Amino acid sequence: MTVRSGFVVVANRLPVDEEVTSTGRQWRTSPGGLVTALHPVLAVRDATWVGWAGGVGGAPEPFDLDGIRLHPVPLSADDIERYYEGESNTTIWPLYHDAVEPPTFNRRWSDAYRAVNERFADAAAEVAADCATVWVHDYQLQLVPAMLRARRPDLRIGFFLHIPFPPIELFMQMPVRVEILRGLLGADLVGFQQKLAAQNFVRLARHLLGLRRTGTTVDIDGRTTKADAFPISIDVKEMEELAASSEVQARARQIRAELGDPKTVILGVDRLDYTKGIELRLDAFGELLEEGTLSVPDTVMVQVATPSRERVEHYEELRVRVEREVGRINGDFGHVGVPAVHYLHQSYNRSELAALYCAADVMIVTPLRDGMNLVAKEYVAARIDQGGALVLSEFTGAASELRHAFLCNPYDPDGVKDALVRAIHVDKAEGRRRMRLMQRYLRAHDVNRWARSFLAELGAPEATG
Ligand code: GDG
Repeated sequence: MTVRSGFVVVANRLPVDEEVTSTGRQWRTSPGGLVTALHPVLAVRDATWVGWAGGVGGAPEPFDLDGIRLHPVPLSADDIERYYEGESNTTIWPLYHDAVEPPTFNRRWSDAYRAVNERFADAAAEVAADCATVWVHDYQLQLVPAMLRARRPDLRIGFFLHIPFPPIELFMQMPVRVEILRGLLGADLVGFQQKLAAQNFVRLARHLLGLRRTGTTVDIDGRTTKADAFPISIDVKEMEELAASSEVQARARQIRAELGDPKTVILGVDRLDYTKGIELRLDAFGELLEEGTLSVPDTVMVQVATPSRERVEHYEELRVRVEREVGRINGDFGHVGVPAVHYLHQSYNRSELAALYCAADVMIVTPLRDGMNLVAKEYVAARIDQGGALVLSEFTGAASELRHAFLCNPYDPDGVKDALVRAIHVDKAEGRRRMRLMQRYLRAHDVNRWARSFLAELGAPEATG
């Protein structure tokens, strides 16, 4: 018999990975991401998480892990190709990120997207108790709110979009635009990373469907949908504690030694994604070496590019371009045993990431567009010594909050170079002042506050326990 919950999270992925050990297969909570963000609110509620467990074909039976009930939804190989790699990551992802790569529109992908969204809505309808609160996440599941409302009008439904929501002119390219907008309007509350995105959304509701709005609340079918900004954050305390641990501090010193104890270590950490502006930052670094403003071995760069969406064409092409540029810079400016760019196309554990943050004099975050960018926040939180400097693109959600970073326009190569040089040479006291102000802000705006404020606005009952 299905166990029903008063609080249900619906997201494309369940927060688990299947591990194959010598004794068989077992599930392990996957670190970071949404699960860290939601853990505090899930742990004190009787919660179920609905999502894909990661395999192909049949899904495992629902199971419990670390106090959360997990309800797997199956995806076939065709679903993965059309719903996930196709509609989600080749149509919606680029379109919502300013079309920095041209989106591809394909009717078969839209059909698969609809079918998979129905499946998620069915699963959520099955596990939600009477009048439960359901929180749906992200661009892969934009049709779920309306589908769920049609099945279960008793539910409180919230939706949070982790990526940007585009301006009307761009959204209008979407062939299934009415369906997506109606899908989102099925929620009682639609949350975005930034105010501008919430405004784009309510303007679109008026433009496309002629719906009346008051402020950022839209009237639809005799009820209302409210849109608002809820900038996501990180578990600041957890990152501070990790960074303060003697293992991480020792590893940070070791990393610097392994890099040849340079004067300046510049660090980038991103999923290998064309929205993250990895190429433009390599170009900026390359030009500064070319001009002689920076030189190896005094200054070296470390770029972690975590493998991502490797079967999607744009991503394969990006990898080739990035690796060619790294090779060119190293060929032109590296020395024997001292490359200019240490390029790591690998995934690391949280401690290693924290050690890299602590080891870096300058963190460079240059997306062409990014909903928030948690890496920037993690770097600031990790600098318990108040050292380091952050170069941050204006086109990230984080830039609206981390005002004391060295902000830059990623489309302006000279602006990026200038911000990087200013960050490298910042006076120690001024650097500490900036870091302190950003840390103060982050401590008051951590992920717990993000989740609680969304749920409070949605009118979810207070947690018990
Ligand atoms: C989307 C939106 C929004 C990275 N490499 C490794 C690793 N990471 C972790 C980072 C960070 C997370 O992944 C990446 O988060 P970002 O926010 O930087 O970027 P997206 O993946 O694009 O996330 C974004 C976010 O959703 C949340 O709403 O901020 O705008 O695009 O936590 O530390 N973690 C581990 N190993 C790695 O190698 N363990």
